[in-house]
Amino acid sequence: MHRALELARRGTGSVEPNPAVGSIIVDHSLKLIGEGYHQQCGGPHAEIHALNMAGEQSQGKTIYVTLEPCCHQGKTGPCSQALIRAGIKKVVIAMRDPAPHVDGGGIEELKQAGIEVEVGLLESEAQALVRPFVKRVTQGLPWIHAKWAMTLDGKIATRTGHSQWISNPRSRERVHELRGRMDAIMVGQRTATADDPLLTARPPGKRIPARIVIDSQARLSVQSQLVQTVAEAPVIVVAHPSASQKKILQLEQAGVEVLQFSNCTSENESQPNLRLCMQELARRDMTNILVEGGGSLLGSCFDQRLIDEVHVFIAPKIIGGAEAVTPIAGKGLEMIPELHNLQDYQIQQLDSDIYVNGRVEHH
Ligand code: AOF
Ligand code: ZN
Repeated sequence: MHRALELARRGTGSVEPNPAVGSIIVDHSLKLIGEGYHQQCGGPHAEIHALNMAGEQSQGKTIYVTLEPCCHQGKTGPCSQALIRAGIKKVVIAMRDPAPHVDGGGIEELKQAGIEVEVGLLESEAQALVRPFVKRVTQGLPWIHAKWAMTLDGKIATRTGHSQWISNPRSRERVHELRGRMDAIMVGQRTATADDPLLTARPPGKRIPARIVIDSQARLSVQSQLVQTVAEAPVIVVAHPSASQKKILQLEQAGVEVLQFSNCTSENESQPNLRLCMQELARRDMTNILVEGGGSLLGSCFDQRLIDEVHVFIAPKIIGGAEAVTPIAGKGLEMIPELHNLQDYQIQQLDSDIYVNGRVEHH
């Protein structure tokens, strides 16, 4: 199963909205006779690659697969039936597929066919690999990453708004790697205006993320780098219904897609509803979203418990100033017991910077 997980990992970044899955087939002496992984969405599933490699030899053998074999006709045929046809004797599965079109159905079909099935080997490792997929298919929301770069005193810009650069080149390289496996990069209108960013992955990664600006009044300039490069990667402006129709039309004519969401919560009345926006992105099969700031967008995201994972770059620098911008504004918490803890975190040194990555535990 370790080998199957290792294979699965190779698909991350190209398989989404599908899950990364790996599989191996062994004979009675545990000799490897077939292996494979899901390489891209629309392509053959992991089990099919492994079966193809093993050929006739798969008869009577054991297959290890990191996710429950599917039993539905999707872009490809059901793996459960392929395993039955190949005469596989035993299927060892790391985790059940919670997607409504599978959800135990694959395991059931295999058992019905008289195949021995075992579930749960290295399950937590398998779960860790497909958390964004599981969140999308079970909650209808993408996996939302937050990224910020700050000084030792917790500032993301000076009091005048100057922010380039806080993190070092190696940290910025890491951010571009991260962007290259996202479905979208999201920023707030103030960041889009102040930094005039491109929000592309350079060098390009496995996917071309869309660029999304949360911009209640549709203020994004048609002269901005984002709008000017709309042919390279889509730009989506998320506005409130109160935004000027004229502005919206100008953006649309320049090739930008404008989405509008109202909001019924009194605190964010004039802002588009972020949860509705995220649900719409998940409906479009977006699995990973990276929110790059600024402080007020990240604040709203944290206040609404929308962030699943953080990527924080800490530079050994000090800015100072009560007015200098903080990474997570919004309302924030009142009491320490409520705080957002990091789980499964890793801390790495990137030259002079410290990189902290972890999953956010919400209460
Ligand atoms: C497997 N093995 O390697 C993967 C599975 O549209 P399709 O045919 O690509 O099917 C996608 C669904 O199949 C996906 O939502 C998930 O439930 C399952 N993924 N299943 O047996 C694989 N990648
Ligand atoms: Zn399948």
